[in-house]
Amino acid sequence: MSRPTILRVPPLSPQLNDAVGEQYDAVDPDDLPARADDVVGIVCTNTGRVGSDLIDALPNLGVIANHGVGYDNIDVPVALARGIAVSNTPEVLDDAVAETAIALLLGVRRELVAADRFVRAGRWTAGAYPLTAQVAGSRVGIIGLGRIGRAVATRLEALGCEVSYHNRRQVPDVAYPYAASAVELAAAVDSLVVVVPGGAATDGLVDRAVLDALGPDGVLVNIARGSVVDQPALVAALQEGRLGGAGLDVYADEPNVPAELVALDTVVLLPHVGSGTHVTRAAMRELTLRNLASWLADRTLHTPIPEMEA
Ligand code: 8YV
Repeated sequence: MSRPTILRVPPLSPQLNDAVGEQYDAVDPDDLPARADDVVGIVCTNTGRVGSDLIDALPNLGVIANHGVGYDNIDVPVALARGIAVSNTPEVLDDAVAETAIALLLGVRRELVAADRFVRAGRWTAGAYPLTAQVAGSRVGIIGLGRIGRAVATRLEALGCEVSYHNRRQVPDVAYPYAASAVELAAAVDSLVVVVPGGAATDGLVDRAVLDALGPDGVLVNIARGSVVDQPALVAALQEGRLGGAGLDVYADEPNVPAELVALDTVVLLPHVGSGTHVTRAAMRELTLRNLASWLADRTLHTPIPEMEA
């Protein structure tokens, strides 16, 4: 029997790219449109756009297996209207992403990267590094109390922080104080960690009003999507000292990071590595391939996106 044809939407990690190639009749965008009719499945990641143009060009597409928990790269309404199944990789990356959030918060508040630069520049011999802020005892707000948000919250508790949150809906089984809006939360905390999914519903949620509510001593940490934060407003707030600092893993136009951000000492900038550990990426890869195999075998998915179950 011939193997199912799967389109690999770049970029994929070499391991995932090779695994799809070993297990299936893999095709790449360059093979389209000649092979378009054969394609029954897509494997993609958050930076590989699967828009309506691509979906419409694949008449026999049945499944999209996304390597990542966020799937704002996919035109979900168009896929679901066609009856195409969509999966993502929740849970397996919670620990890694939560660690990244904590690392960024500590990195900014304790000025770890600036202090490292200070040592490397040989400046220690001329005097001690200035004192910094402290995370223990500070108030930290989380926007988005899903699985990753909760993993961030438990780590913050362990650090001795006071945790509160804002979420689309109040979460019934948690004791953390709830704020009805992002602005309300920002006004009540020292630092704000953004963990909500990207997409139209959260586009620009952290705007100038939220940043101003956080204030000149406030720190923003974003490990979600660049689209959730109004990036020009963030840059302006940092430049004008209306916001104290920021720890960012995600940006509006990755991999492009504005020169204005790079020029600031009050920020710690990571290249979207939230889930980027060996163990987590292996688990994400395995789950992506398991979803694909499962759909091909019996039209089921291990981790369908929530919209499929709605
Ligand atoms: C990426 C992420 O998927 O899971 C997400 O939503 O943003 C990341 O884990 C990762 O870069 C792998 O493609």
